[in-house]
Amino acid sequence: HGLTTALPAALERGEFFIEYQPLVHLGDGSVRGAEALVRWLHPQHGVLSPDRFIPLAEHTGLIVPLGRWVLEQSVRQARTWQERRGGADAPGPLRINVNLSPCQLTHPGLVQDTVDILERTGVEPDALCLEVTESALIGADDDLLKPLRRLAEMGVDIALDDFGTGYSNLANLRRLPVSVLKLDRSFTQSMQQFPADPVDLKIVEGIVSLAHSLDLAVTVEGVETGAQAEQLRILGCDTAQGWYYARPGPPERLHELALVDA
Ligand code: G
Ligand code: G
Ligand code: MN
Ligand code: NA
Repeated sequence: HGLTTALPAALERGEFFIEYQPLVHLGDGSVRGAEALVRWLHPQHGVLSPDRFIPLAEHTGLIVPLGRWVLEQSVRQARTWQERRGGADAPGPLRINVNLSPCQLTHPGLVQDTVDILERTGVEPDALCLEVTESALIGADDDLLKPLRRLAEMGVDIALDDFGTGYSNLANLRRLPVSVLKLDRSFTQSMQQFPADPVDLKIVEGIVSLAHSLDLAVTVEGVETGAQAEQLRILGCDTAQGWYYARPGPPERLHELALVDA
């Protein structure tokens, strides 16, 4: 596959870049952070979405250096936002969410790389959230969870991404060192009607109540309308992300959005 063989050189040549999508507090609408989403500016094919190349990078192992690069860039960017936002009125430092592939979880350097990046940049561990998909942790044994536990003990948040799509074992949540549930976009889509389907409302209400009883925050993905945001806020979700607020974009845009309420 042409894209696969081009990946290592692409990393060396700096063809990857990161877009940031704001995470907004549903209660007051303030920007609290952003999720980092990597893209590849391919010299022939133009901008490629991660769905096109992350699976290839996972297959070849390039995901480890690529993921490390994304982590370092994103944490540096968070540092820049924090410095420029300043201001006593700011509701805490802007936080950064970074996606982790299952292969990165099993790589022995994950904890040390993360510690090094936080130290080099001077970003507090609690300003970083690592997103891991629910499916990556299905049936996870202690060896797989150990690095995540260490990161969580340091104060790094761990989020369960795409929650509710897989084979959610709700009882399993207790064992996982996660502090955030990211409710999959499909739940948000079911809130398109106002009022939403009563069964869908009950399901989300149940998930939120379970999450809160386990001390987990709930972030909702894929919010595209004000009606969705309002219903999800009423259901008790904490944070939202989606086109209604902003599409993924360059770091400068997040800075502008966040400054408005700072
Ligand atoms: O917004 P977008 O279409 O780019 O995201 C598509 C998918 O790619 C999402 O599932 C997201 O979690 C994943 N993704 C984006 N950036 C990264 C990354 O840096 N590492 C990993 N492992 N996945 C990513
Ligand atoms: O990590 P994750 O798989 O959740 O990545 C988020 C994906 O969802 C990315 O592909 C991103 O571009 C996409 N996305 C973000 N906001 C919206 C939205 O409001 N609607 C839709 N349809 N997709 C979104
Ligand atoms: Mn994600
Ligand atoms: Na997701």
